[in-house]
Amino acid sequence: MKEYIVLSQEVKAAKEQGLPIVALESTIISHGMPYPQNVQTAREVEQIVRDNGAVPATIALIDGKIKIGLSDEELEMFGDAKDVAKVSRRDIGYIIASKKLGATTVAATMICAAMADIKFFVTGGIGGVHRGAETTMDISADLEELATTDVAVICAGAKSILDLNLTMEYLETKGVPVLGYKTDVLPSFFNNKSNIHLEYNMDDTKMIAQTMKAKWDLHLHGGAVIANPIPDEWSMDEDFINGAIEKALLDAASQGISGKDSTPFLLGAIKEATGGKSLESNIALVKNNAVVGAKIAVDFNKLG
Ligand code: PSU
Ligand code: MN
Repeated sequence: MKEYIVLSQEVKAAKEQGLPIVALESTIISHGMPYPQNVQTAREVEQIVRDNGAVPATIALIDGKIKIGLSDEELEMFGDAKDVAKVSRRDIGYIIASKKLGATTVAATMICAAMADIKFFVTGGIGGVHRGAETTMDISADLEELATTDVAVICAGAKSILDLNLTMEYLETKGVPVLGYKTDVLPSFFNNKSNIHLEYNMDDTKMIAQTMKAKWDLHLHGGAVIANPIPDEWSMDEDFINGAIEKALLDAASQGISGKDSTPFLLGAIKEATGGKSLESNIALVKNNAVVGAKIAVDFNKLG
């Protein structure tokens, strides 16, 4: 396995010194945001992780290798590249073999992070059960990965392009803990609320770290969703964002969008429908997740 994995200098040094490391995904760079905001945001998020005491490892598939941590040049090249494949679990083998550029989704980032023994991963939002999944069966592979792979994902919940209730049911069935960070309800990405109650509201990153340690010490495999609400000042008006989401869903249906194209199409359509406002909120929430994720990784590291 080792021959496929390349650590950046920074990540390699962090491993040698036993420093806490936080994984970051690359689909958010290639399919989630336009250039150059994507590269700028990725750099800023990496710096926030460092400022909070951990080492960032942005993960992508480049030239037949799994890159754990990207150099500045790699990040720039990747963010500006056109034909980047969106890579989930099923795609990893082919993209490595064909040496194509691959952007890792939440599922694939978890897999690669676990290969490098990285336990915490910061992103924007996870995939989930799509609205209408009872007929389309469109359920993100992210959920199965959360069920099996030992990486905790710090995110701002899930967008209401998904059926949030069904997503929570799926996570419950699969035994995936959903831990609220300073929230009693599941945040819905652009908005810091939803009507879904969470069992666990933790206001201390140490308790989150201890919860994950106990779970993994007991060989209860799988990840967790650590739901960190978007800060109040960036939380978007519910009616406004829901209107944009409804419009995006109608556009997707009328254009026959399905499969892996669905989520990137919807993200793009929402950005259009909000006149770019959703992008600003998206950037703000990822940065906020980076602060919390780095703190959890630091606390976990101290548990030994
Ligand atoms: N949700 C977001 N932003 C994103 C994604 C999801 O709010 O960028 C990306 C993530 O990479 C996630 C993927 O893992 O979309 C899910 O795609 P799908 O629904 O096709 O599994
Ligand atoms: Mn899907």
